[in-house]
Amino acid sequence: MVRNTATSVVTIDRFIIEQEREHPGATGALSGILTDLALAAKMIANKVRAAGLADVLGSAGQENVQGEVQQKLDIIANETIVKAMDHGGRLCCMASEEMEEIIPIPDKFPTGKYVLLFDPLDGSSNIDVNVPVGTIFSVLSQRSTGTHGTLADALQPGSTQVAAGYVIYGSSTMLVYSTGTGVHGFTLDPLLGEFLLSHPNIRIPTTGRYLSVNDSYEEHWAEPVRALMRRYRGLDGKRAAMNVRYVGSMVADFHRNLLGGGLFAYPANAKSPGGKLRLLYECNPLAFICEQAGGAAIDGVQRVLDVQPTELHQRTPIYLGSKDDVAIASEMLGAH
Ligand code: AHM
Ligand code: MG
Repeated sequence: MVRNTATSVVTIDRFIIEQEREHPGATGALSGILTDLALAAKMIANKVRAAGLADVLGSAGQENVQGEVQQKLDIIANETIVKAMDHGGRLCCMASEEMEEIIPIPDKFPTGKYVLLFDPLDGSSNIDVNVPVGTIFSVLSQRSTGTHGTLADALQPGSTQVAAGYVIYGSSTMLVYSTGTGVHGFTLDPLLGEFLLSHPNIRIPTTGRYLSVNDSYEEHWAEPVRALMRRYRGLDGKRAAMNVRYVGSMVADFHRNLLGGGLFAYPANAKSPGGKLRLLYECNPLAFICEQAGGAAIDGVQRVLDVQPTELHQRTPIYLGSKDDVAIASEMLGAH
């Protein structure tokens, strides 16, 4: 008797199609966006993997052996996503952390009813020292009625996101996303060149082991923030001490805490009173993923996903992670 020893391999394409089948009214446009993003992620992963070779292959401003002009990786990542996404007929506009204004869909291409917001290479200042970096994305439905989207289409609260996700270029490349029905993670098989389902239905532990915060800003924090951090470190005797882990790459810090439990914080400080991280490209998508996994996210005053954005590049403080740990922040900071 021949025994079937093959395991069931679920590629990201298959998973996306199977999820689409659960929504009989779906047009396939959202699935197409996710598939195109997965391709862009693979292209960026290739570039990130070779980052250390940049000097070997040609210095900035010169052509490398492939005849390409060397560019900063975050610019390359930005262009890769724009070019992968602008022609599919599914988007009415895009916006990127790397670009000042809304990115229109060129007139030669059809448009669609979705908006894509993204941070092409978050944590890119870490590239030179081989620390994980990431891509973060958020998908919204168009609100305006014209063929091309407007600024108002991008300025929607995070609670209206129809999909969000991130890619982490770490010891392996992973894509993690949610369309509002749980959070699912895929690991890039470098030999197959395919993202394979490796982490179905991710749930963040309700209380966490890790605290991720840059405490070199401590002297610039308000006293309630300092007291909160003392609580997390177990210094006021009211909570077991958390372990401090800070990569300085939000995707990497968030990803570790999502799987292991914990809290990522980037509080407002006297030097950056509005916080540092971007609401639309970083905080909303990761807050959406976190809530979908059973966690929470606040800005110190309210739920991140309830904030009505007023500017494309708006910044916000954030406390993001395990539900019980975010609840402590809500209580000690007086958030509602
Ligand atoms: P970037 O978008 O310019 O890369 O900045 C965002 C990054 C996050 O990945 C990270 O959490 C944060 O900046 C680190 O900032 P700091 O060095 O102030 O702790
Ligand atoms: Mg960023």
